[in-house]
Amino acid sequence: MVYQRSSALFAEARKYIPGGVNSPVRAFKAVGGDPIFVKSAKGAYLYDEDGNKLIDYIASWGPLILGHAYEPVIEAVIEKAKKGTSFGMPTEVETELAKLAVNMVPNIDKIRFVNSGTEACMSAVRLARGYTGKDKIIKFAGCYHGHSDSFLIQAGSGAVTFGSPNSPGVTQGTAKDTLLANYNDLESVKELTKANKGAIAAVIIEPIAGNMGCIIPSDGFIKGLRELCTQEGILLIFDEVMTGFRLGKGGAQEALGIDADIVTFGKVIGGGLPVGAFAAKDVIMDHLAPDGPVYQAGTLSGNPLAMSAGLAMLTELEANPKVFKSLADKTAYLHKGMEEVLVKNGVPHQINRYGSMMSVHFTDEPVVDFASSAKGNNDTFKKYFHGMLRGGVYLPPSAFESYFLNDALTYGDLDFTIKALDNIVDELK
Ligand code: KE4
Repeated sequence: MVYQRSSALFAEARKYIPGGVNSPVRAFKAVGGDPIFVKSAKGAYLYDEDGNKLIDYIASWGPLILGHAYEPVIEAVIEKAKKGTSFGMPTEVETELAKLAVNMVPNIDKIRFVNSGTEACMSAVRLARGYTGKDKIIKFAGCYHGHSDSFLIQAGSGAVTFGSPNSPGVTQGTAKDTLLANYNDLESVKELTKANKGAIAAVIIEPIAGNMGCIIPSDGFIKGLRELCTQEGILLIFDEVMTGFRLGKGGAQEALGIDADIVTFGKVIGGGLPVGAFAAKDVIMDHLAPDGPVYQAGTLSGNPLAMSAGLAMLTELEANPKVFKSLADKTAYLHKGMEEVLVKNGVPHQINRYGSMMSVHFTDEPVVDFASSAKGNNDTFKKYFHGMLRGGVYLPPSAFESYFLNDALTYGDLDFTIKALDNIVDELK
């Protein structure tokens, strides 16, 4: 694989964009080397600026669950664009997407659209604070809810990669209202609720975590969290930016059979265009401006292009729910094939998988939280990442990320991926 044009484009980008990227994880800091610049994509394949074809396992970090440039989404956006791109006025398509989302997701009456997962989670926390009249929130080490100040406390994803769990610029005043618990450790939450009686507005959690790699909740953890929040009068926020419309029509609430008080969305709900959202029952959502006192706004929130992409995407998923099982089966197949190669070659590893999310960790200890995820051997991970890239497979460029499979992947692509691992496994020993 040759990457001359990507490297040249990266050098040029660095002159005008901080770090040459508009989101840090893209810069390959965790794995070294220059990032790959993509020219186009279709289905399960990326075509980079040097003419290389790559099998894609990030799907733009989740949104492109049906593959790149999915015809119905593209058509919807083109048709809508011909009628104008944004008006700053209400449009029918916003209601169409809202109605569909509310019908697909359990336990929500209304949904507000924003432009990113960060905005969705930030707004959900403000709503929880406004609704309860309390200031503090609990988040979990390694979970990532976007880059709003309240969340950049032992955050996951890129924030971990940069070893700056508490980003400069986040004031002590803000940080004091964010309490930190450990994933899969209900006791750590109970201790915080005891020490901050009556002061906690919400617990926010990734119900299946994807920003420490993929971390699955242990039996009873989320249920215990639900019971504790109910007992303490604390709102439970499911950050479903990754899991929403990926695990199934009803996301993690449906998969786990547990009701959250507020749910946030992103990624798939926008079909590849910038959409975030947060949703809850009327009793909570009616606290939002303009009907209620909790302020939240956005110039491009609900813009017709993004709404039409999201509507086309969710319409497809609603009409073909078999895709979720197809994706889960493909992910299980990939897991099994990669596992066999790593076991046969004696490479210490853990593979975590839930639905169409999975991650590979080079450690012999089960990966169940941020601390155990951080024990993965990053040198081995770098060799793995670059070896697979040389073999034509594009994986997340960080061990603190999840794979996001798309349903355009064929079993031939999965076999190709497993073979690519077999070709480089000696480097991992
Ligand atoms: P955005 O603001 O990036 O749309 O969403 C923030 C967010 C919130 N909640 C969860 C569970 C998320 O995973 C994310 C964003 N995910 C990362 C991938 N780990 C986005 C990739 C990036 O930062 O470039």
